[in-house]
Amino acid sequence: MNDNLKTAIDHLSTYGYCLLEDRIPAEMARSMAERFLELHADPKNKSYISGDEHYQTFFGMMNFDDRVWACASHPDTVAIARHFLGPTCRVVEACSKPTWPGAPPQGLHADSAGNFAQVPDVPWMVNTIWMLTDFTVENGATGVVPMSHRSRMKGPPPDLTLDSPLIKPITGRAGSVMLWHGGLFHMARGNTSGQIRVGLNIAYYPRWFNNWVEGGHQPVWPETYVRMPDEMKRLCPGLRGRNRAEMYEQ
Ligand SMILES: O=C(O)CCC(=O)C(=O)O
Repeated sequence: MNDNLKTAIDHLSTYGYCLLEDRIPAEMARSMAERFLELHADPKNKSYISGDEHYQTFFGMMNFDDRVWACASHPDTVAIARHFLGPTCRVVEACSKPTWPGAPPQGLHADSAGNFAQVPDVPWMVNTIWMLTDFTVENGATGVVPMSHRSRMKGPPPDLTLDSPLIKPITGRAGSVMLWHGGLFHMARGNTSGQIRVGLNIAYYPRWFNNWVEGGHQPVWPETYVRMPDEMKRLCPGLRGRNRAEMYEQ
């Protein structure tokens, strides 16, 4: 493993997140952002989308744009995910997350932690957001509370409010990716700019985790799976199906 990756892993262990800059070409990132916004606007895709006119999550993106696979199987993000979650961890979901001008801040939260009786001291998820447009302080760059992944809390305490100076925006150029520990308190910040911010959120989980807990997650369609390169197939075993009911344990 190269020194850059070791530094990123140390940063994620200590602070709960790390930033990898320029991991896909900026033009590719921007062209994905453009395509994703078309998909958000297409009424046919309504059932895969949650959110409102300010902020949306479009689930199941591995089925909609093959370029998502290049991000999901990127050797650097996969190496970091495997370091924390073990060699057999899976890519479970890829979502498009645009935030439009005027969007208020979304809620501060940890990921997939709500069903634990007690939050474990081993990582249960490594989440990522690929910056498909530049992420700036003004346009809603993801905010994180450094070191909060060590709190062992399922969510932020009530006095950690959305205007807290503890929330740090993570900015970067299109093509960069931020990774975080699922226990880190984080959120999409408000968009006070005139531009749309587009993120591609890709989540890695160990195989022991019951992914049913995330209500919107979509399976990988069988016809998507057969077209995937071997590394992608290795990264999403057991996730094939046409709809959630076919594959998620309840
Ligand atoms: O869109 C963002 O900046 C944050 C995404 C997020 O909160 C999440 O994926 O859990």
